[in-house]
Amino acid sequence: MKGWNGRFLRVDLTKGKTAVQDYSEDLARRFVGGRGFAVKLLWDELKLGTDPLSPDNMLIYAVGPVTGFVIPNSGKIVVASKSPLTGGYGDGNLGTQASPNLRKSGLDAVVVTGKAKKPSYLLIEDDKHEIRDAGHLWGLDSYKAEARLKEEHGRASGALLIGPAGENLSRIATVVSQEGRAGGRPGMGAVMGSKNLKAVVIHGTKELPAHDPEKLRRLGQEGYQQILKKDNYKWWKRQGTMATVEWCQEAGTLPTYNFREGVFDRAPEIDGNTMEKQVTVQRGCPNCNMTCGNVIMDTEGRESELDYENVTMLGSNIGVGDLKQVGTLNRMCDELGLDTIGAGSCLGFAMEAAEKGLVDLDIGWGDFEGSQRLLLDMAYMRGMGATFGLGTRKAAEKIGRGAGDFAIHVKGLECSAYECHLCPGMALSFGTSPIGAHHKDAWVISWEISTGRREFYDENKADKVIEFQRIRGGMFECLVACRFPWIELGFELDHYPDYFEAATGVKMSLDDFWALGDRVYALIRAFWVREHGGRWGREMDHPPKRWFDEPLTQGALKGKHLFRDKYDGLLQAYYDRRGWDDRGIPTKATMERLNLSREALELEKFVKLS
Ligand code: PTT
Ligand code: SF4
Repeated sequence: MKGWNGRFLRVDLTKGKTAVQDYSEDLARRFVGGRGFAVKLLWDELKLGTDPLSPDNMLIYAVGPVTGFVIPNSGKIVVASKSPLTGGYGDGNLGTQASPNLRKSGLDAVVVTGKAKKPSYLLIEDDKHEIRDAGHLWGLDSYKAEARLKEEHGRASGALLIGPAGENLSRIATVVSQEGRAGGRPGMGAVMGSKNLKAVVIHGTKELPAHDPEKLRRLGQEGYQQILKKDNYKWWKRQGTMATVEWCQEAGTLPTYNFREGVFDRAPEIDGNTMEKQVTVQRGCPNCNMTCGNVIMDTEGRESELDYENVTMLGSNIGVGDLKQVGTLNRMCDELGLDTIGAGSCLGFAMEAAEKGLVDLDIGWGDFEGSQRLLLDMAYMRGMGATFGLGTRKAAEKIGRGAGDFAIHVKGLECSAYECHLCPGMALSFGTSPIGAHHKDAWVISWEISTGRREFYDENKADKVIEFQRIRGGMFECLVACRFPWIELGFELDHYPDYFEAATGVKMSLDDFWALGDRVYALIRAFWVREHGGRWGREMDHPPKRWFDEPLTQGALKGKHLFRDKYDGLLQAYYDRRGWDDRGIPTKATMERLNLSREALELEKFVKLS
């Protein structure tokens, strides 16, 4: 097999053992890489009902067959596990030097099980695989720990780490790298912490095996050139994802005061234009010429790398309207290893709970100092932070007295930063995302607002959600490359089957990639259903209650809200198109069509398939 290395590293932290495993060509062809490998491994090997924070849980770092080659934006990695935040399938995707290094060490994935007796880190240097003592790193924030590891193992190495949040099992802990890259929103950092695994450090020097290296090199160079010539390139380099603040404010979809409103009166103070005046440097992922990490100095004079999600969830969503203050909260999240989206949502939820007198907590809207205190407490799981650090769903269950009505999540994962009182298509995207409410699989909101907002519940929105899920959640997450060249600059999708073929020698059309996406989606859904013992219903795919029951009170969209019955109709259209039944479970015929017959037999042990 060219393109793929064909090898996984298995790490059993309980036994202190590592082993290299060849994987089958069938796995490579049916699941390609990244998320595809992750869900198949979890489906095949994870014991049913495993506690996500127990040694039995599997933690998977997986790249894909185009990752690491010098082609556009190929420096990403998928981190996946059974999620301690949602109880279902969880993953995230981050850009990091660890990603090309993993490929160059001759591996396509690392699968970690067990729990180390003491704080440890995993060192991969080509064929050397060691579990090492991390006593000197435990307790350090992610910046300090990474700096120590780079001193010890060289600047060319890449590191995936956790901060104190992961160590203390905060359910909103993420995996971080390179002082400002983060991935694994559904608590992947807590899974690392539960295994006493502080970091994975990787340095690979091998040649990556390509089917046609010369062609791949040429295609890569042409791709970089084409990206530079795209109309939007200069604008993108100026603001990156931060331009979305201006756009969302204008469209009335900027999460504000815990998603109660869609406009924020201080939005201009935290938007991309303000950021442009403060930016000091831009950073990015490996193999990328679109570097979108805009760095500003925070209130303490420290660097903070901003993105749209970070700024709105730690800004408008909690009423903070000062970019430097937002920068400080963002920097704290990166150091502590807290997901900014989860953290911003939990802060907003806490502020509202305090306002309603449901908790005895000294925090109010826009409270910068109070937010800093609560971030620390959520990371260290102490005081009230021990409740909010469980995520909004579990925190609401603990608080009771109707707190669930304003917990903004789907399946336990906090919504990313798109206010959907008048965006049923985007609400459907959150509702059906395979990991809970994340925009990454189907960011249809821009299309929805520009084309169809007036035809609120048109079924073409279900088509669009599926189209995006196939491209983003299927192709990009399995090839493991950044989707921004395509979605932000219009870099054509046809490039990717070409890269894939030059890397592997295997021809796959775009339609084949869409079938791959459908297969991965069906298996992820099967995983959720199996973990729920077959007790599954369509209400699992509903967006937060607030969007139905509490109309907006401000801005041009005042009075607007989603309609439950119409949303449900859209959801049904989605199920019909996917070949899933009324409960949202893939039918037997669908599983068979997607080359998942064996998996269907397993699923039938838990639920009768239609
Ligand atoms: C992603 C989620 C996002 S999505 C953002 S900003 W975004 C937040 N970033 C965080 C952060 O920073 N620090 C932190 N402590 N927590 C954070 N949580 C939030 O996590 C990211 C870019 C972005 S910026 C996006 S959309 C794209 N995401 C991609 C994806 O998912 N797949 C893919 N193939 N390509 C993508 N390209 C873009 O990458 P999660 P990164 Mg992130 C600091 O992982 O769990 O999916 O959550 O990876 O390297 O930081 O790049 O407006
Ligand atoms: Fe990373 Fe941004 Fe480049 Fe994507 S566009 S690879 S997120 S720097």
